[in-house]
Amino acid sequence: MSKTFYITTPIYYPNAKLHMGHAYTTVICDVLARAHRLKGEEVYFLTGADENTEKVVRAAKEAGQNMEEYLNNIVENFKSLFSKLEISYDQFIRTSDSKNHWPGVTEIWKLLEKSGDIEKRSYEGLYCVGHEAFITEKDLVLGKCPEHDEKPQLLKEENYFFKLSKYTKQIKEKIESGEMEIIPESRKNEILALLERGLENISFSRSADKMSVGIPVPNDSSQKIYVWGDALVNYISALGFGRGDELYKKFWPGMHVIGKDILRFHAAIWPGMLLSAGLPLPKKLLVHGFITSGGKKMSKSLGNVIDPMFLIDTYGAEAVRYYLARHISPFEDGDLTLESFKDAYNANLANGLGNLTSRIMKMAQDNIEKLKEEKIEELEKKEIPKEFFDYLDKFEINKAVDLIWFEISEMDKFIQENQPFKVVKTEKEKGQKMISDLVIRLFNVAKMLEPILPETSVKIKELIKQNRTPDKPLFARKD
Ligand code: ME8
Repeated sequence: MSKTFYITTPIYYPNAKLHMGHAYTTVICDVLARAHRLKGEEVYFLTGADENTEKVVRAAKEAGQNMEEYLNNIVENFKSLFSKLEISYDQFIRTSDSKNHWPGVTEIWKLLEKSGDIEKRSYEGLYCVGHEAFITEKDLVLGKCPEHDEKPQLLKEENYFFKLSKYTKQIKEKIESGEMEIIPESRKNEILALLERGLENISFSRSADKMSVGIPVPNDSSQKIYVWGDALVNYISALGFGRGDELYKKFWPGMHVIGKDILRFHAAIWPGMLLSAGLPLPKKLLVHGFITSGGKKMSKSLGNVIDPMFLIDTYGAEAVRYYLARHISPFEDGDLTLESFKDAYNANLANGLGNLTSRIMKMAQDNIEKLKEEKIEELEKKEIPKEFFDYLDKFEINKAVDLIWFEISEMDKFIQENQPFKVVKTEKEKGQKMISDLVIRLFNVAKMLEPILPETSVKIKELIKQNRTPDKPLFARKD
């Protein structure tokens, strides 16, 4: 039986268009999913939408649409962006899906209840709809939530609480022992410090008359399951947990890729729920930083939000994948501006990879026979350098991509220093050997590109198989 690999993105809120941050998480998940497929593993890649929230109810109202129509439209937009970005997901889970998602959530709730970890108690607090959470008096500026610029509501109600505090020690142990690995180390330390201070029990339901959407609490229809008790379960409900599906047995536990904003939910609440339910914890959490633009958080008011669709339309999806995989660190905040994107595109795709492909294939077309089929098969089978996968296994995606571009610059250097196009005119065999060696190296580059730039990888291999230069540059220069 082949090894399995399960990877998930967060489920995104469908209250607005996806931006570069969402594209980033999804692209790096895709790179990892493709790399594991390349290693011959059986991969399951999940993404989706977090729909049962008041944010979405408000956004639908603002758009003048009913919920279903609104959600369907926005989910279509998500999927169309993912399809352009060549995201090879296996499933798109929607939490409004009562057939596929709800049984898992209900099942988890019952398991938590059985462990004696659900209790009903009265709660009063300031509730911010933007945060979808209670906030405290000291968070307010002039009586308003500064982040969402709105007055919180004073809510008093009976809620069900999850006794998360009970699991503080166990969660800490699982993280310290590496049973649930948190990458990078700095995020692991951040969560360990939080656990050191202790976790509080958390509100896990809302009164049904205040929450127009959501999953009813089992045996108490006056309450609905609150955001995290619902959303986090997507990672296993999608695999058929609570519906008796085999996928769960096959793929759980897996790894989650998230942004630093939702670390606490994934590294404290989610493992607490799983421990209470007696289920295995995720193997790994990869926690990446935020994408900023010009050093600032992307925000509508600053006018620095970059729409991934705009970049795709201008430069192509592969350019976007390239930038995200190479020029953003998976562990820290990274910056993206229209200028930095254009510079990287021209230097490394138009001049770098694109130009090199044209030069090598022109020399090959003019001077050598096309590679024999057996040779191509042999090259396909040849192992990709271990170093490449080593970086990917450590999630140093940018360094894995650097390795490809290092080889590209080495090949450029070789051509410049040895001028095989001249040698072939005077010493035919020697020149031909140089050129066919370059073609073989280019084939290996195409293989390593597969998880990063899947379309370009196929294009380059095709050119090599047909022994011809591209009709037009792979990446046209942009002014
Ligand atoms: O939090 N840079 O959904 P969400 C990098 N529904 N990544 C970013 C980013 C940025 N500037 N902005 C967003 C939610 N992200 C919940 C998740 S999971 C059970 C529920 C990415 O639509 C990053 O992955 O607000 C972040 O964690 C996620 O989008 C938040 O997406």
